[in-house]
Amino acid sequence: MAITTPAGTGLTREQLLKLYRDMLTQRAVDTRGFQLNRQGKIGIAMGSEGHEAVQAGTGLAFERGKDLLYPYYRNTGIILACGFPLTDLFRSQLARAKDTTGGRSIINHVTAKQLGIASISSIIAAHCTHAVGAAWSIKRSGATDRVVFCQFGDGATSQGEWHEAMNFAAVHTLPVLFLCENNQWAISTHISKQMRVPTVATKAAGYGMRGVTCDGFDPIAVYTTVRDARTHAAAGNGPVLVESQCYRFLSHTTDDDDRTYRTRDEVAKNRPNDPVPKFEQYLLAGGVVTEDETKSIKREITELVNRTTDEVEAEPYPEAQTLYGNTYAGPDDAWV
Ligand SMILES: Cc1ncc(C[n+]2csc(CCOP(=O)(O)OP(=O)(O)O)c2C)c(N)n1
Ligand SMILES: [Mg+2]
Repeated sequence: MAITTPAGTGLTREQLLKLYRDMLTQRAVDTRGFQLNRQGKIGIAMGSEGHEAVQAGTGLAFERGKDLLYPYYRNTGIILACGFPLTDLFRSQLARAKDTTGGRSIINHVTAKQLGIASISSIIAAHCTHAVGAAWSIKRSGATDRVVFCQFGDGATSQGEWHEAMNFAAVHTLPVLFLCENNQWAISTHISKQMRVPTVATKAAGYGMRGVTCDGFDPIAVYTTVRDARTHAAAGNGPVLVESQCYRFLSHTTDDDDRTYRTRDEVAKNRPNDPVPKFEQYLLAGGVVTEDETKSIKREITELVNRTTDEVEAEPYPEAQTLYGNTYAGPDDAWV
């Protein structure tokens, strides 16, 4: 079944339900992270409430087996949408030994080479040059229809490395998408203190690159925009900067108190744009799902998240003697 979307594009029911499930899963996982933090079980959690449409829409445009993803720390939704196992995500959150980094990285800093998902760096914008390097390698290999997805926030666009990555990618016509999740804040720094141009996408012109803005609260708008950008880049026309305008409803992390730098009024004003209930309403109004179906999908996701949390909590932490593993050449213990 295909329904007519606001962008005039037909998506199958299966695709619409994937968007819906991915958004619900992202929210459930991040909510669980906050709960585990408050229970004293994990040191820090990073919410992505408000980013669900951006990440589900981008995940749907990502072509598994061909494309590469360079995510950042707020990307629980997109990595799951691209096939990263939920169990491994909880192993990262709970720092268990079987985590993809051995339980030794900050949460959500996972890696999955087999899925084309690169390791996450905490250094803002550092991965943008890595993504461009990967795109350069794809171009040099002569491969076609392969694109690198590089995710980052609005704050990252003030970093020198971001500008170098943009410029190099444009000069060399590389198959890379610069995908900005503009949530208006970089911890306590508002976007008005980051830039004088009206949108992040405007910056693309300075590099001779295509730049587009889309409604980051609408997963279909994000999907069609990223899909079209992908087609452009995959056809050898060079990189595209896509800005998805969204909002960060929660504090930056559980270590941050957003009441110190923004009003409750501001947050409340953005709440009606919450992409999760909005998309659910859209699907109900279009007859894509019934009330009963939404209830059973939510129950299923809650049960999955509960079960996975319990299973991973029962797993062991890494052994103490592995502390220096992958840090120094030679023996794992630097003091030996
Ligand atoms: C090079 C560097 N400078 C500063 C920091 C500290 N820091 C961590 S997250 C962050 C804000 C980034 O904001 P943005 O790029 O908008 O992403 P968001 O968290 O809003 O999704 C900062 C400044 C860092 N990790 N790396
Ligand atoms: Mg931001």
